[in-house]
Amino acid sequence: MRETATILTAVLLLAVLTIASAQTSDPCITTDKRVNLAGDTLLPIEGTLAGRLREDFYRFENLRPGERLVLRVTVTTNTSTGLNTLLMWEIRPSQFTRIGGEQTIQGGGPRNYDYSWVHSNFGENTPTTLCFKIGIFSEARPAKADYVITLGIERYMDAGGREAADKLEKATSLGMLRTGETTIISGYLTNSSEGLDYIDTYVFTAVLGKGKQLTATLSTRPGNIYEFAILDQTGYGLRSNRTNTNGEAAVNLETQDTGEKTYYLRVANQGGVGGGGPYTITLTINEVTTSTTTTATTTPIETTTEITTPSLSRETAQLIVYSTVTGIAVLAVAATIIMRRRSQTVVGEEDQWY
Ligand SMILES: [Ca+2]
Repeated sequence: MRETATILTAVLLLAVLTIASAQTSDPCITTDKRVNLAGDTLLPIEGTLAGRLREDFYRFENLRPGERLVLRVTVTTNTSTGLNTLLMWEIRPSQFTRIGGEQTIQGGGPRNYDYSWVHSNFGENTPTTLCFKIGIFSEARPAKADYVITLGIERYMDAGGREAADKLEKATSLGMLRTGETTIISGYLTNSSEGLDYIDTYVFTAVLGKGKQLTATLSTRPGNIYEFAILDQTGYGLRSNRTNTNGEAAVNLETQDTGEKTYYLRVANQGGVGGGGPYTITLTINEVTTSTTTTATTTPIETTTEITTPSLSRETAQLIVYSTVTGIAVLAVAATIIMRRRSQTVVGEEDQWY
C-alpha cells in the first residue's frame, strides 16, 4: 500500500510539474513581444518569419472593458506556404481561449487577415490580455513571410463612460430619479461573434407612490431582441418586456409605497443571439391621470429619433445624457457629456412622445 501511495504521489507531482512548466513556457506568457493597449500610440508592428516552421507570439495587454481591439495583419510571402493565425483571450491568468484564427495556404500577397474582440465588464471592470500568434509551415523548402500588424481601439462605453457590469451588485448608478424629469442613457451590447457583452445593469433610486408612474423605454436597432427589465432592490423582477420588431420596448411601474426605493435596470440580448449594437433608455416619473396612463400603456413609441433630439429635450425636460462613444478612436479618451436643463412642461413633452 505504501509503495502504491508513493508511486501515486510521484505521478501527481510529475503532473503538477508538467502543468507548471507548460504554463511558464507558454509563449503567450513568455513572449517579449508585448504591447500596452492603454499606452500612448499603437504603431504598426512589422515582422518576418523565415524558415520551414516559424512562429511569433504577441501579447496585447490592458484591453479595458468596453474597448474593442481591431487587429489587421497584412502578410506577403515569397512562395506558397502554410500560414496560420490565432487570436486568443486570457480568460483567467495563464489560461487562454480562442477568439479567431485561420489556417491557410498563401502564395504571394499581400493578403489581409482581420480580427476583433470587445472586452466586457464581468463585475470587477478589469482589463484583459489578448495573445496573437502568426506562423508559417513550409515542409518542402524554407519560406519567408513579411507581415505588418496594425492595431486599433474602438470604444463602446455605456452610461457614465464605462462598460456596465453584468451583475446587479456592480450596476452603474444613475442616481435618484425625480418626478417630472427625464433621464436618457445609452449603452451597447455585443452579439455573440463580437464579444461577451450580453448584459448591462444600472441602479437608481426613486420615490413613487400613489399617482406616480415610472416609465422606462428602450430602443435599439430593428431586428435586435433585447430584454429589458426593472427589478427591485433584492433583484426580484418587477416588470420586463422584450423589444418589438421596431427594436422598442417599454415598461411601466407603479407602486403605493412612498419611500425612496432602489431599483435595477437590466438590458440583455439572450447571450448574444438577440443581436448587438447600441441602445437608448429613457426614464421618466410622471404624475399620472387616467388619460395619460392609458396613453402611455397602449400606444407604442413612434420613432426613436424623437427621444434623442437635443432641441426637444432642451426645451422641455431635464435631460441627463451620459456618454456613449461608438466611433473608431485609437485610444480615445471617453467623452462624458452631462447636460442638465430645467424642467418646464413635462406633461406636454410626454404627449408628444406617445
Ligand atoms: Ca455594455
